[in-house]
Amino acid sequence: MAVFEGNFHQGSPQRFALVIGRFNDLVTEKLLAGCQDCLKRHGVNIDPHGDQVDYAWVPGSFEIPMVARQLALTGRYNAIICLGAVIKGQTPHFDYVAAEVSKGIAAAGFQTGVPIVFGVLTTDTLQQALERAGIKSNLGWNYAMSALEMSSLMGQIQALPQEKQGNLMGTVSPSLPSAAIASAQSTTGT
Ligand code: INI
Repeated sequence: MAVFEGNFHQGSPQRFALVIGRFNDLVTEKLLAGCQDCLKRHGVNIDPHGDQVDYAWVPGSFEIPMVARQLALTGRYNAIICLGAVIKGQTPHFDYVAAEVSKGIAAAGFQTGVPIVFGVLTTDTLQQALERAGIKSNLGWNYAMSALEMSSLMGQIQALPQEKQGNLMGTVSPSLPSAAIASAQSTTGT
């Protein structure tokens, strides 16, 4: 038997993708800064011209899952961090965007086997969002920690001999994430 637990230091350099919504960029740029600070202080080269972190900007949170999934399917990343801010307005628009981004990010992770961090704030007011993006604390930091931990954890599980991975899945299956990627690709024809 075994205990699997992620850690926060990279055994070998890990690769991350950050998907960031421009909508409410007053908030998302602060989340990004917190996220970058955490990655940098854990030894990750955050330079967009380096070989550890890629950045993808999308119009708003609604577009985040599509881009996160496509990036995950490249097989290039150990984890993906999605940053967005959905803030309640006068109409039900908030509910549609918040529901789709949360479901979409979860689905992209399940479909690809790549950890995809849900770093999307859903708040009633801009003030609440700002408080979580630097005024009181910066959740961008926490989202980066989740990515480091999940990258490490999934790496340990994927390094297991294949028959052990099969037991963990409840069935004997090929190794992840390549099998998950192939399966997701076959459903979309990509
Ligand atoms: N996108 C956000 O990221 N946050 C919001 O609060 C928001 N609201 O409230 O409208 C928002 N809308 C844009 C949406 O994500 C899409 O970009 C747009 O609908 C185009 O598809």
